[in-house]
Amino acid sequence: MRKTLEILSHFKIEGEITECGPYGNGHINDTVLVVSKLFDGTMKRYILQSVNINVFKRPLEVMENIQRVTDFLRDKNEDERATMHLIPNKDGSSCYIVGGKCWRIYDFIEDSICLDLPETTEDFYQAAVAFGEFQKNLADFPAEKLYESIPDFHNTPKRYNDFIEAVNSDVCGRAKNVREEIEFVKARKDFCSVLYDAKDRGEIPLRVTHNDTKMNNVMLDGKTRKALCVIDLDTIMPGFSVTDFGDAIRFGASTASEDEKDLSKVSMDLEMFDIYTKGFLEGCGGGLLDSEIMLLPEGAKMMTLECGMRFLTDYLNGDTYFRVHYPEHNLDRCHTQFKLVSDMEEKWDKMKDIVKAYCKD
Ligand code: ADP
Ligand code: GN1
Ligand code: MG
Repeated sequence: MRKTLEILSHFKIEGEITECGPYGNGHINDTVLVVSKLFDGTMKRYILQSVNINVFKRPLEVMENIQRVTDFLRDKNEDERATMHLIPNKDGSSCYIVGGKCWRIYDFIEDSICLDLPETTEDFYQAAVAFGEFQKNLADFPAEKLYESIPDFHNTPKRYNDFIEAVNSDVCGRAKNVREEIEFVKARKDFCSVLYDAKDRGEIPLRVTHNDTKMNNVMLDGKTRKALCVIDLDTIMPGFSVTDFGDAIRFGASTASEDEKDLSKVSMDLEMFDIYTKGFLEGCGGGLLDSEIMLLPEGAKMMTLECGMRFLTDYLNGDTYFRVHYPEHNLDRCHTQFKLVSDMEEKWDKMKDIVKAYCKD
């Protein structure tokens, strides 16, 4: 607590801090909930985060991206809670750097809920609207002003090469435990370049995208349960609309959590796929091309395969990237993703039929 108070003392926080403790289920940053008592006796909450500098090598660039994007979005929505709000450091900057860590504080978004899995189809629809609108609202944001916070973040062919390198180096001697999983990825090598090939053919443009569209990166209004605010803005970069769609499907249209051990519980729910397609396209305000809409299933399968491959790579590398809570955590996560990929392959024609129905022509 003393160390946290020292960090907090550098920010323009109101009142007197009464509580702070770990918060949320993110895999990357350290998140702390801070409670402060104001002079009139009411309580105010903040989210304090240390940006993971193993993942974000240039945290100041990440902060600059977030500051620019939130300033831009705030002008487009009158509801204060609809946009993340950074509390400035007393020196006027957006973070405080100490001991190799980069700290930042946001206002806590009150009267809201954050779900690890949607509880109803309507929750998922609302998340879809939120991420679609997010993309629409950033359509006229000057993309050239954004830093690439993680280069090649959703460059799946590059992720494939990193995976092969991890298999070949096998630094922890774990490759022998995962022969089947390695073969699963290798059999899908050609698929990895499908979206980049479509980009080269001009079918999917680069847009300003979120790139980490998990259900727990969106807040719903606590009373109405309507879309409220997109959070976790570290990976906003130019990207493909279909990967924002796809990452949300991989996480939220799954019938089980990302680290479920009982794979018989894991499948991709077609009704959820349909409802998310509807919400996302509505949120985008008709802004997606038919060629993008037709590639939404590829986006879903790509993000699921890529994520499974990243979990497997991290397992092979000794769990250095994602936060793990037990030794084989990354492997369990990898298994759910590969089960989802297989399930999508079985449901492929139905996924294509669903998106086709939303095309304009
Ligand atoms: P990570 O990159 O580790 O996923 P996030 O920025 O997503 O970190 O934060 C982790 C969790 O903390 C979120 O899933 C959400 O539950 C909560 N959270 C983050 N920011 C806020 C906020 N401003 N208000 C309320 N809750 C928040
Ligand atoms: C990480 O930060 P978080 O938990 O929202 C990761 C995503 C993965 C996700 C898998 C910066 O997201 O890319 O899809 O875990 N974020 C980063 O759950 O690597
Ligand atoms: Mg998150």
